[in-house]
Amino acid sequence: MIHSFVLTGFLGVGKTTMLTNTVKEHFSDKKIAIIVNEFGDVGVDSKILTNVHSEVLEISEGCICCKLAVEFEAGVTEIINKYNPEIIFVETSGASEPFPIFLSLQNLGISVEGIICVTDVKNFDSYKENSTAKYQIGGSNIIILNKTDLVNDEELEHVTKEIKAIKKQYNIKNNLTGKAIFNHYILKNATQGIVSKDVFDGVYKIDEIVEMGEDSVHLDHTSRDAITQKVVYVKEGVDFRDIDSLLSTLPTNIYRVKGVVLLQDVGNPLFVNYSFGDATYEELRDYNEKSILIFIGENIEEDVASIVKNYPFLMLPMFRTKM
Ligand SMILES: Nc1nc2c(ncn2[C@@H]2O[C@H](COP(=O)(O)OP(=O)(O)O)[C@@H](O)[C@H]2O)c(=O)[nH]1
Ligand SMILES: [Mg+2]
Repeated sequence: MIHSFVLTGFLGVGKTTMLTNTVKEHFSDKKIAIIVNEFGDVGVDSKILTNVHSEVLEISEGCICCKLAVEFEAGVTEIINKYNPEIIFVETSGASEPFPIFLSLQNLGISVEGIICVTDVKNFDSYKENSTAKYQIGGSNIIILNKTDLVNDEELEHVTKEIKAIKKQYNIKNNLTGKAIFNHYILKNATQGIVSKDVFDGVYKIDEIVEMGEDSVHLDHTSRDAITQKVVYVKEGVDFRDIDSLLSTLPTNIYRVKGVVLLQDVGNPLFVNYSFGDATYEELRDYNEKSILIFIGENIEEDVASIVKNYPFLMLPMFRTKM
């Protein structure tokens, strides 16, 4: 039996960080496959994740929970045939709901040990009204309160209360019986997504899902929440300072920026990871593509257009990028 975990959680909360840190830490003796579905045309996350000694399949166009069930299931089957993993981790897009993916995995006869929702306790206020974010909490049975290093005890307690309330209100139920699907859930604090191994021990077995599949209502959240991405190219001759100052002036509706840039004053291509006002950078060794930044947020078209105008080293692609 192949085991699996689904990682859900809003944009930039720390899902990839958790995978990199905990998978390396706790599953070094297991054959792991990681499946990533994220906004972004380049496989920047998979470049990071391959360092974890695992096979990574990336599904990058669109949202697996909305329309890609067939592609997702085919991809999982392919990775099983090729790699024969013992455990599969699926990192879902920050804009998707976990439950359809759970059903797909079950369809394939894979045991789902947990749906882990990573939350960002520092930036929770900025995204808590987003309905997808609420369904992500409601649809999980393991909730990780991440980025605890960025808040004090009082703030942490306050956010924890809010998350518990959302969990209660949005807790996913069987449409037929009206009963909660998860009889219990656990909450764990984390920094850099690091949690103890017992979180993954599979003791939190999800209770039987009774003929849920066809009945589960899938809301059209992506159009409702209007989360979109815009790809922007970065010209040559740019310094680290240029990128850093660009990222320090973004409007708050741009939640996330990811990309890889080649800079004049940095030896290797630099992986850029911005979420809710904070940016981190990491040098990459094996990137041979264009310098690219992907802006992700709500109703960002006009903002990105004016950013490109203000920063002459940015350039819009000549074609429309797919969602
Ligand atoms: N300070 C702090 N930053 C974090 C923590 N976890 C993740 N980050 C940063 O948050 C950003 C988004 O993380 P990422 O794992 O890419 O988020 P994802 O979109 O959910 O996969 C990155 O810049 C991370 O370095 C944490 O616990 N504390
Ligand atoms: Mg990620």
